[in-house]
Amino acid sequence: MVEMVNNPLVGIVMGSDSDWPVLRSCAEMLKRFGIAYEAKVLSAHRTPDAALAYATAAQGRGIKVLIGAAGGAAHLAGVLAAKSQLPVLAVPMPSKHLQGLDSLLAMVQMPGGIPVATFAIGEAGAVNAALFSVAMLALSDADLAKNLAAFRAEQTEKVLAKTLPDQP
Ligand code: RP5
Repeated sequence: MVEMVNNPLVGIVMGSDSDWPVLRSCAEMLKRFGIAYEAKVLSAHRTPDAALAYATAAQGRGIKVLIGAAGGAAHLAGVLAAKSQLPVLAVPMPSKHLQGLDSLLAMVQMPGGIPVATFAIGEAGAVNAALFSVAMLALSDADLAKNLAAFRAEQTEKVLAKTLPDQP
């Protein structure tokens, strides 16, 4: 277990503490928007009963979105989705031998009927899973919607302000 708060809206679940350096950017983005989250280590292989119990209880605890991150034979997000009707966002972790392509394919190829929304491999996926959670929560939170619009406007301004040095 990495972090616990009261009444989390987002549950970040990762297969190993070795995933945390990547998932930290997800947690940071949620924190930036003031979203209460909890981050936990639970494995589909190593702690299957605890992973299933967590997913089963999540909605009743007030959690609105589950983020499942794992590497390799990465079926953690699918396991969470099997036991919860909450939206499950899957973040493929970079893996040692296949650089996360194995994780991506394991997550994105869920059979029809039990969806998980799969994001990019690694940090981009971790950040975007947080932003996607914010977008979903913003549907019923006008202040959060305003903050998301401001974040995106700031991003746009940054890109438009960029200049390229040493142009021939
Ligand atoms: C997966 O195996 C984890 O999500 C992690 O990405 C990968 C390696 O885990 P460790 O061997 O580092 O614990 O289940």
